[in-house]
Amino acid sequence: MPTERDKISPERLETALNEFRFEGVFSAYAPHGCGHINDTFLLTFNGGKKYILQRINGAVFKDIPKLMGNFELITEFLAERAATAGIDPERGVLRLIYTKTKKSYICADGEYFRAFAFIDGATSFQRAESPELLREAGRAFGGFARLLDGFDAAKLYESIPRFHDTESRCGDFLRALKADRLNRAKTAEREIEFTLARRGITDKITRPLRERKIPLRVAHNDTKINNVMIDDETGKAAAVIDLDTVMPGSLLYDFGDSVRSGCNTGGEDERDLNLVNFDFTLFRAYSEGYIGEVGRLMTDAERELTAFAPPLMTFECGMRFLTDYLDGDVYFKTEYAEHNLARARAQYKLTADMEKNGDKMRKVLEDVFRRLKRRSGERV
Ligand code: ADP
Ligand code: GN1
Ligand code: MG
Repeated sequence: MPTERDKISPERLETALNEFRFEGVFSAYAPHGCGHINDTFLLTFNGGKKYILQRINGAVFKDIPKLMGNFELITEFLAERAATAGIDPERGVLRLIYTKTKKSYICADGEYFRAFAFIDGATSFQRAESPELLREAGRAFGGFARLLDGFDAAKLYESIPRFHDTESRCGDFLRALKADRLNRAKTAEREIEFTLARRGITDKITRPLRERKIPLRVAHNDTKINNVMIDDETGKAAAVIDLDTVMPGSLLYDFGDSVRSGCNTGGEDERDLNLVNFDFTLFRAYSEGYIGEVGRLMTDAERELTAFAPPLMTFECGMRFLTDYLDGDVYFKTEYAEHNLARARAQYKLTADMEKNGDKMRKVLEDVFRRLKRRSGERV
């Protein structure tokens, strides 16, 4: 069902059309994609030109000018690197469309908009349809991390503080549970129990990061597989998108979150939990793609924690959905009242499945790292 967030007011649309450097005569706009955070629209122009116009979520991003400062730095850096890495600068990296006064966003009555070149002839998949697709997504996110290696993390504003700090996320959950604003806790008893039983694992990545046993790196931090565009003709990755959370983080977050979103045989919000299972063929394909690109950068301590990242990130995501359910659906876009609860249930089913298969996951990763070493001539 269309909501207010699927529309742009005529005045606001006119402002956007006047200010951004779009080419052609505007023809139509329509809601686009399945992101949970921003409101995304496809603009079409006579003559065939297309652009993305996005209303940035002001409840999630507290300082949008600073967020867009990050965006400018990152997209400029990526465009420069693309030129030397043989990547198509038009389509292989996300490209901002600036305004006529060279601003990367506009603000009208508290609503912020930005625009992107539309990556045409490519699809963002909500779930993995084949191992080849996942291998490509892995290559894309691994390649993205490699491109950004060397970017000075200190230049970046932390767009969402403690984004993947699972301990802090657990604190948010406990606060939401205590408040139980809408009296929903009684409908989520099993999920609450599941969360409380895992309080002991929440520092598994944050602690080594804090203790500098693993490096803090510039990470994407939102490596859901629908944040990579796959070329319709070649089946190869075209570009990584959704750069709102590019900030200091860990490669382990990125690896774990892609495995969470990509190696599930069901949807992220699947209500029939029998359909939600962890898929090893997809896992091997993603791991080969990602580690093939970025594995050489990883330290031994990072490699050792790699198998642990997927269940932790899946648990964290489930906990965030559950927290939002208890809070009254204030963060993620939802389509029905129990949507966040359904998402939490699916994520927890997947977490449990990964936990059961921990040894097998570790073996797959050992094998992938072993092959990588062999290829690069390191001692096995
Ligand atoms: P959110 O933060 O809400 O997830 P995204 O930036 O990921 O927003 O955009 C939502 C969706 O819009 C993406 O999943 C993708 O389908 C589509 N999209 C975003 N940017 C582009 C682009 N430059 N070209 C083509 N499609 C895009
Ligand atoms: C959000 O923006 P989108 O839809 O790509 C969220 C991710 C979650 C994901 C779960 C900024 O991603 O952290 O993992 O939903 N992004 C933000 O589907 O919170
Ligand atoms: Mg997105």
